[in-house]
Amino acid sequence: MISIIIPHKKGVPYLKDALDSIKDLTYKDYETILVIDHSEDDLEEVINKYKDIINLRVFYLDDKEGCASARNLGLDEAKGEYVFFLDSDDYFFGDYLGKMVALMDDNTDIVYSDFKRTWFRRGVYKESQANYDEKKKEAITLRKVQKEFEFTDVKDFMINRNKRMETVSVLGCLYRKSLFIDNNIRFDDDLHFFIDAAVFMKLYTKAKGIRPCEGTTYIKRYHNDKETNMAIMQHSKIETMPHYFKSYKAAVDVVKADLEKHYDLKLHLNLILCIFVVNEYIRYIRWSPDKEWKNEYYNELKSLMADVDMKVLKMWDFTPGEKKLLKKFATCDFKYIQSKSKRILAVRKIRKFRSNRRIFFRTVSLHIFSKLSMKNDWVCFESFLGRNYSGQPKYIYKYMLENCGNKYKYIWFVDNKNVKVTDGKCKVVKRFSLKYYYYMNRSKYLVLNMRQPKTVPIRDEMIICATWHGTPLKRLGFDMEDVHSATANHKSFVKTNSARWNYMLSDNPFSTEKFQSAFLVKRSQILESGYPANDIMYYDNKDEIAADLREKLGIPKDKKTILYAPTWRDDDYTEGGHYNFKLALDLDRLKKEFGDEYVVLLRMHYYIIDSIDLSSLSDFAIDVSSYSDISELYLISDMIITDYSSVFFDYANLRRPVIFYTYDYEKYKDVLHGFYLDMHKDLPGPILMTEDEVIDAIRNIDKVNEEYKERYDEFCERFCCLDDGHASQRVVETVFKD
Ligand code: C2G
Repeated sequence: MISIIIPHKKGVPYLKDALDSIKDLTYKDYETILVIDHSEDDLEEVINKYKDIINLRVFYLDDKEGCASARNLGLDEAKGEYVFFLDSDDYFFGDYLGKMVALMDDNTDIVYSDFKRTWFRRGVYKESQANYDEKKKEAITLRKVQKEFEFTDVKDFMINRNKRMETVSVLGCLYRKSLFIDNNIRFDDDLHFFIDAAVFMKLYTKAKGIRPCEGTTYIKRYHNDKETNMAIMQHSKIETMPHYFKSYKAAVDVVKADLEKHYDLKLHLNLILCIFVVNEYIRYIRWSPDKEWKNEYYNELKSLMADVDMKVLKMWDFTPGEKKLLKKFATCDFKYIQSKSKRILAVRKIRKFRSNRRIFFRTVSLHIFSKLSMKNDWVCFESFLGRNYSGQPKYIYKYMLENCGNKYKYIWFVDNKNVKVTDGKCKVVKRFSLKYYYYMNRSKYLVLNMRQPKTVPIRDEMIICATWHGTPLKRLGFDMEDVHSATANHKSFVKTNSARWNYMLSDNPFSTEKFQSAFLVKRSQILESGYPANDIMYYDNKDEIAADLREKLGIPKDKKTILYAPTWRDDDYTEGGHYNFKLALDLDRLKKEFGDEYVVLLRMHYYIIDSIDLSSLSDFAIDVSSYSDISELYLISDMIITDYSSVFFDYANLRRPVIFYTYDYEKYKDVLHGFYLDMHKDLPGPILMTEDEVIDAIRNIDKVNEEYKERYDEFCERFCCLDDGHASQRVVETVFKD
């Protein structure tokens, strides 16, 4: 039998993924030991749900705390011949443990699986994404290539999995329990971080045999909610430093017990320490030495470095400066090491200047541009990260052109030269160019509809009007359990980013409420103005604008139009903040059904990079994804089909039919995002799961209108109540009141 030991501190949704992994095992000869480490989670429901299905026993830590104590208690209680440690935020797939246990024999004490990292939930995880995460992480932390690393037996295992102290881990391995009992191996209760290193070295050095298990992967999950559920590795280095040293020392002591046999392991640990020193420690040492902890840690580190075999310098691509520092560490005084560290960091910065212009611009910005006087009449605009000339910024700008005359100088930030600012006279500046930093520093106002970038310094005096880009149906920011598609510090970023907004626009009281919980903005930051981009739907000349656009797009006069505007999927991620989208509508079929009456306008979300080949359907379907302003597209659309995008909140101002094609509703609702509203009760149109239903609804659109009339009225009263064609005016009069 396998005893699966799970320590749990925080995060019910994570735990559910872990328990689901066990539930899905075909191999059933196991027990699950859940050790609760002073958790504040309400776990009753989860425990009741899984109790009988996964042979679960629950234990609580009393006096002690921490993952080490929890695992020790689990070991004490384990009845199985084998033990497996599963962290409550990790998971695996398929018959993972069944495959591993099948490889255990008289000569094997440890079977290990592949090991991957991701910040995706189990339902969203895809191999390609994990590889992407992995690659990205490697690029950041292990940019160098390990050279001439001669390990005798399980070289790949050691190198691939144990690159840093936090990855010298007991996870992803099935152990014969007698290894622990016979050798009296336990986790050190005093350690709260890096608890695995010494235990792993003991297990590894005592094991009779160790074998890989092909086709199995342990999935270690990152947290990206540092604010409310901090992962162990997200704690500050200052907090974890003493644990690092103690853990490292204990691990080295294990291998030193039989140094002749395990010299390669000692070298490996030495190398890990040296990499830590040049990657992390010099950042702390660079500051003044007067704080007690620095001297204390410095002396500790000095003694650890005295034991390092300098052969390791050849095993890694250290720079000459780093090599010199590592060689001198054990013998030189603090002052020398500090000045050397400063020099190394300065050289790195200069190198970064060369390879990354943005870092150079940022430095110029901090040291030069930020000292220049601020221009009270300069206003910067940016829409959808500079990818469009559209949204609330466009309509605020247009209003200012007409009503503020030459009082202001206007600057538009664009992502590429295809983005054309077609109105008025303004300066067009490429995002992240040197000029961009210049204008960001000198302009008093910034009007944008997404977040301001975290790497661009923003002066305290700047007034930021964050217009945002839609009433939320799907959950946002802090209202999401986890943001799958974002980096580890995403929620912290959201918090500091939105705290900086002087004004955040809201289109209705519903958004006002949700934005406060999603972005942690205060009520006083929110301007319930309605959306400037919706003003166009109340323009007197809106029919003329529509007629011009129809002609420009080549839509025949006798045809009606359907705008298909779906949103993006968190789990269809490619690189660089872009997503893919697979069209779930058969356009040939739609053409056969409606080709005589309608033209379909396909509008992909601005995150989507896939372009859809419509060449064979040119007289029926038009790709309008690159058309900047979706508000103008609303004007020419006789109905809209969407899924979970917020487009319908805006479109509803026109009171034209809305159809929801939600073929992946369950996944989107439960796994990917979750919703603020009950789609089946609150929305102004039918929720359809199949193409047949969509076709049927289009065919009977008058009937659909009739059926949803009452609900449409209620919807508009709730969500379009502030839009009246004057939102831009309200915003300008408030934000630019001085
Ligand atoms: N959009 C677009 N084309 C699409 C989808 C969206 O031009 N096919 C634009 C619309 O202006 C829409 C905005 O992007 O209002 C936001 O799109 P969403 O699909 O709602 O997605 P997201 O960018 O994640 O915004 O609170 C706002 C949203 O809920 C979050």
